[in-house]
Amino acid sequence: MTIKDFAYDHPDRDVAAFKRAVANKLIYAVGKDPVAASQDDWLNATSQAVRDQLVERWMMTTRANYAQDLKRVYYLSMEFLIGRTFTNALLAVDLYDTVREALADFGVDMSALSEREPDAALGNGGLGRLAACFLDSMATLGVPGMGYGIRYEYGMFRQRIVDGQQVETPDYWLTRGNPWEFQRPEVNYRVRFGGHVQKREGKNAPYGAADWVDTHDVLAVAYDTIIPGYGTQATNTLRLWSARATEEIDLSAFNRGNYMGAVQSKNQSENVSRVLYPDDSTPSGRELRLHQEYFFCSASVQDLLRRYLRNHKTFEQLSEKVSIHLNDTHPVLAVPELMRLLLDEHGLAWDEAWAHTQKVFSYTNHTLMHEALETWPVEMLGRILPRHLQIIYDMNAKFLATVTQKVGNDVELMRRLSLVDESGERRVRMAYVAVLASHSINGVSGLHSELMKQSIFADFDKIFPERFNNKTNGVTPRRWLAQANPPLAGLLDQRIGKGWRRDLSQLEALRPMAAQPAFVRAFRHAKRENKLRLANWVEQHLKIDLDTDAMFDVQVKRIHEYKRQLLNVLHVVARYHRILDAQAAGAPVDIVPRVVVFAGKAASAYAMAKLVIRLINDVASTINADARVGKLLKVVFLPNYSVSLAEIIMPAADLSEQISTAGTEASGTGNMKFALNGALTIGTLDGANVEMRENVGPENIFIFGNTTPEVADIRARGYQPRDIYEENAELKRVLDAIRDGAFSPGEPARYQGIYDALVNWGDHYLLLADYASYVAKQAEVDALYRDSDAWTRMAILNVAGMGAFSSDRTIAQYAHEIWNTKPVVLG
Ligand code: 26V
Repeated sequence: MTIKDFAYDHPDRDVAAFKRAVANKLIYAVGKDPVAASQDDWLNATSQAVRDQLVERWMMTTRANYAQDLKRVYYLSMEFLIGRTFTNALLAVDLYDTVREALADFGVDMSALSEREPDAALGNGGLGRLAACFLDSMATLGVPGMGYGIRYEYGMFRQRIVDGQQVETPDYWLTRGNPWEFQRPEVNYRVRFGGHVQKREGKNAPYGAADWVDTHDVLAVAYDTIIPGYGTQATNTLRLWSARATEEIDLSAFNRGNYMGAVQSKNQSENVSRVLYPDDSTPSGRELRLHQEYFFCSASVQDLLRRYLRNHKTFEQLSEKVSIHLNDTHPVLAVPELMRLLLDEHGLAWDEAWAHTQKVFSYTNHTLMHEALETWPVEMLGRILPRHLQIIYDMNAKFLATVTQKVGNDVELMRRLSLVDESGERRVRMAYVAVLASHSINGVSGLHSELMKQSIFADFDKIFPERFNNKTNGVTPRRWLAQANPPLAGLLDQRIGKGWRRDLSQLEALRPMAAQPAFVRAFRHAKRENKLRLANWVEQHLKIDLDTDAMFDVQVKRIHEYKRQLLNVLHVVARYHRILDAQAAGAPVDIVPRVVVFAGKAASAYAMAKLVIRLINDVASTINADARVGKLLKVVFLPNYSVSLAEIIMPAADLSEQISTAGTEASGTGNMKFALNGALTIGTLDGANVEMRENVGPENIFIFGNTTPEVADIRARGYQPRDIYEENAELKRVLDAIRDGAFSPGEPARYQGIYDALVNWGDHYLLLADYASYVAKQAEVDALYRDSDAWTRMAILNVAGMGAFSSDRTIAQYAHEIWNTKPVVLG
């Protein structure tokens, strides 16, 4: 039978057909009488009807990929921070207006429905959101690819602010089911843990095959989500693994009457995919994290090998047909897993297996922060994955032997290059395993890629210089402009056409329009609508009234010392003091009104980050309640920052704060989203800010602070923050106020620790060293904001310069320069 002989109800695209489709889903799939259906039932039924529109293209793309025997990219990531899918899917199939009309005929408001969809928050921050933007771009460019990850039952924790403090609650996002996924119970793999290894005798010893026995096993079950491309029939798949026990219950325990014990081991097995790790470096639960990493790597590698072997009898062509990309080191266990399968299951010799492995893998590094660089204790690896530890040892021995052959026996160099850190408790350096096994290693901005070669991988860069390269991050214009910002998207469509969605470089055409008063007015009008939308959100959720004429000055991202939310707070308090001083002197207050917006989550074990959240909230309540301040300054902390909240915040910002210490932020992607939505950036020469300056022109961005070499120099010379504190009267007053309880009168010593960190304990991230420069730059920002036309012209030039920061550009570079993949051709 061919597909043509197969009769089914092809889903039509007109309003009447869609109404029928939704009605059918509501009645037959959701099982609800329309007169009793809730909003959630309507959302569920509509989502299923929209999903139907994706299925044909999905099957067509899959068939074409097989028929053309194309090379596939497998993007392995512990995190995919997708957010909502409903509106995204509607825009992808170009049915937004049709579906809105269809629902309106039922008396259902589509925008109210879409806001009921829970975010798929299967990620922490930048790394996970980048993976989601990449899936969108791979599908849009027709790159045959597949994302592999974990189907966490609990995503990123929900943040509530109670008495100014962060309180975490679990994010059970599957309560009402997930209409976007297809469960594939028949696609399942056994993943083994523990046990021990018996070497097989043979001609390849000591690098030969082995048997791994007496393991305890968990099943990985596949769940597939369709990833639609935009403006193309091409789609891809995100395959997430869920853990199932190999046996439902322990019958012997059950028969002994031990009912609890009988289900205990089932629960333990299924815990593997229960919860996303919130980026913190606490040792508790580290073993579970190792289980998670191996669990999804093993299932993914087994799955992709099975797919390859459907069309191929030998492994000869593996690297021509398969590319495995490691999103940071979290999936590095895929390396020894592929080696294990080739050696132990398929009988390849070490050298052949290793040659394939090195050609297949590539790796992206996303951070230079020491505490985020993964290492696993040898003891733990040996206990949970004994065969993999052996393989890593063998890789290490072979590698160090070849280095010795080349450069002689340099013990110090060997110690530094070894995959095993022998100082203190022996630990495996996962980033080194990734570098050794990959033909390409990239950083995520020009600056970061250079620093990566100079710092953590300096020795490897000397040995394998050809492996290191840069791929500057990007963001998908579909979600971050078309979907998030209808007013601006509509204006662009009118003036430069709709092509920017698939070719963001077309934004260049805006450049001359910055000089057209009518366009400037229209652009400002769009910004105003977006500010109103955010102000409504704040009014509804926080009961704070915002003045949309005030500058919306926004910093949203994970709360971390290196990102320096605290530097922003110091400036806020300084402005507060200036307002109070002028009032006290009876002088008119000559200051640009600002609404300073913060949002972001702190890792649950990160005490200093939580204290910063509390300080922001205390400063906000003090200032917002001070009648002397009025409309001149408002501070708001928006709880539970998420992808869907970011879609409201980014378009509403006038000023984007990207103020990390130079040399610490690998790239940043929020910086790009803000500028794309017409915010001006105040920032350091860090991460991708450097390239944003090149693209928008140095006259259109507010750059301040010490550069990366200057930061190194200050530290080398013996940084003395106390001297700066003593010499800068405004800064001293700010810090003293925080220390003395001006914002925590009920507990005056609450922020002593923050003061000490900056003044007495070395100010590791150089806030005080950058303070004067930051405040001076903020004065320039104020001056420009007073000239509303000049401000808007600059904002337009920022949008015009953002073409390079589409994730389509990034993915095209990965495809050409790393993966060597060709797009699928659809008939
Ligand atoms: C580390 C850990 C440690 C164990 C628990 C879970 C966990 C999760 C994440 C991480 C590392 C996060 C690294 C990261 O998110 N880097 C960010 O990557 C963005 C995309 O490349 C980039 O724009 C940001 O600058 C960079 O901080």
